[in-house]
This record gives sequence, C-alpha cells and structure tokens, in this order.
Amino acid sequence: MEFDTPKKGFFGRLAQRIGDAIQLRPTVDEAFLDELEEILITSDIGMETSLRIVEDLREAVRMKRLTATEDVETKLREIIAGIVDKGDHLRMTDAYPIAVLMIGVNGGGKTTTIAKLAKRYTDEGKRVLVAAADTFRAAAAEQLEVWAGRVGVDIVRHQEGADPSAVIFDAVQAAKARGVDVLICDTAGRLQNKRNLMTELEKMNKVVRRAYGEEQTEVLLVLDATTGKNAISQAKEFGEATGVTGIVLTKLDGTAKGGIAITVSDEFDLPVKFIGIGERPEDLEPFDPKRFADSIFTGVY
Ligand SMILES: Nc1nc2c(ncn2[C@@H]2O[C@H](COP(=O)(O)OP(=O)(O)O)[C@@H](O)[C@H]2O)c(=O)[nH]1
Ligand SMILES: [Mg+2]
Repeated sequence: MEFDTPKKGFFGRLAQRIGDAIQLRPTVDEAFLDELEEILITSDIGMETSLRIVEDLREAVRMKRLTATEDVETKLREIIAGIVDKGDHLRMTDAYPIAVLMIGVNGGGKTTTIAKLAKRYTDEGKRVLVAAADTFRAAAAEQLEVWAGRVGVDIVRHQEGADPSAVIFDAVQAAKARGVDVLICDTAGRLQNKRNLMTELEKMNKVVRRAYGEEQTEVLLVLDATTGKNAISQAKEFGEATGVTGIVLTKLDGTAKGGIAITVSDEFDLPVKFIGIGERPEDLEPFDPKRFADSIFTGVY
C-alpha cells in the first residue's frame, strides 16, 4: 500500500516529519531529541508513550555513543517494534471452529471490518457465518446483510429491537448445524445508555464463550484511529465488559494519528491484530509489529 501526496496517511506523514528532522540535524543532541518528542506526541502517540520512546532512545544513544542521527533511526525502529509486539498478533485461533465478537462504538468500522474478515476467511476456504446482533437500529442489520451478500456469506438476523444475545444464540446453533468454521458477530455500539450496552455485551460474550470456549473465542475491539486519544478510554470501558483479546485499528488510510496503535499497545496488554486501510472488503491487513515500525520510517505499510 502506498500513500501519495496530497492524501498521506499516518505512515507517510510521520515518515516525512522524522525524515526531515533527521536531515536537518546531523548530530544527536537534545534539540534533536526534543524535536522528535514533539513529532511523536503530535502524531497521537500519547505523552507518556512518547516520553518513554525518547527516554529509551536517549539511553541507547548514551550507551552506544551514537552521534549520527541516521543511526538513531535503526534504534528507534527497534524501540517502537518492541512496544507494539505483543507476541500473538495473528493468533486468530487456528483450531476451528471459532467465534469472533466484534465490539466498539458506533461508526468505528465494526460492520465493515466484519465484511473484510468474512472475505479473508472465505478466500482461505473457510465457511463463514455472520450474526446481526446489532439490533438497536434496523439499518445495522440491513448494512450487514448487504455486505454478507457482496462477500457471499450467510447471515442470521432477527427483527429490530430483538434481544442481541438471542441472535447470537441462534447463530451459534446455525453455525453448528451447518459446519461453519468462523462465526462473526456484529454488535451495537450504542444503546439507550452505556450501562445497558455493557450489560448486553457481557451477556453476548458469555453466550459465545460458553459455546466456543476461551481458546476458540476472539473478542475484537474496533478502534477508529482518527479518534486519537478517545480510543484509549474506549479500550478501557469495553475491555472491562468483555475481556477483549485483540484490537482492530481502522481508518489508518485517512489519518496522521495512527500512533494510537503504539499507545494502545503500550497502555494495555493487547495486541493489534488487523489494521483497516480503506472501505473495501480487501482493505484489511494483518498487523505485523516489525513492518509497522518500519513503515513509520519508509511511509509505506
Ligand atoms: N477510510 C476508511 N473508512 C473506513 C474503514 N473502516 C470503516 N470505514 C468507514 O467508516 C464508516 C463506519 O463504518 P461501520 O462499519 O458502519 O462502523 P460501525 O458503526 O462500527 O459498524 C463507514 O463509512 C465505513 O466505510 C477504513 O479502514 N478506512
Ligand atoms: Mg455497524
């Protein structure tokens, strides 16, 4: 994936800013480190995480007596890769059947990501079923139905206002009966109130985990990279209700704020599993920590 000017995504912009700073300052000094810190913070990497990155770098510079700014780049890549590497990024459990519960606030990209995942698994020859457990708005199930049709997978849906856990219960039965490998469940991002939403999510989570077991359940929190720091508080709330197993970071194609991937990884012990880089079903990439860290400098993921 490449970003052209003028619409540069996170990687392109950050790469350019860091590249400029490196070119402008031939030696590593406090002024360079200060500038780097500012670049990181304004890319939404978050104050604490940015300070930590620069502090680790300062330490490495001291230990290894690095003086040229180019040498710093390699070290910086290592530091960032170390933060975002949580070990099991692509463990979308490989013992089938599995269930994936997709959660997150409205507009984050849950339904679109379901279509993307459904396509991905279908392309791998897996049998996929999607469950329209966002019953809060009629339009939600319709949208999922359109996507399901486009990527060619079956859907289980109820009437608007139905109990979302009942939809999931039915979908689990259907998945068993039809020999489905991957059941992907859409959920609401908003209900009458937040307490209600969290209670419903807890129930759905229980239904899924009871049927599939811990090992074969993924709960993916979908975070919109453009919301920056808001994503952090969302991760906290949703994580408490459901025991999130991983993160999907969407809309990295349209933002300079992808640093949130680093912050979320640093503040929570959660792997980013996929990134969304557009609105089409093929616009989903597995998250690779090293590739991510490299992209920050090359501008291309
Ligand atoms: N540019 C871009 N847009 C996205 C991405 N993922 C989702 N969207 C768009 O974000 C909007 C909300 O997505 P939707 O899946 O309906 O969010 P939901 O409310 O969480 O289900 C839609 O217009 C999507 O096309 C992405 O990775 N990149
Ligand atoms: Mg939706």
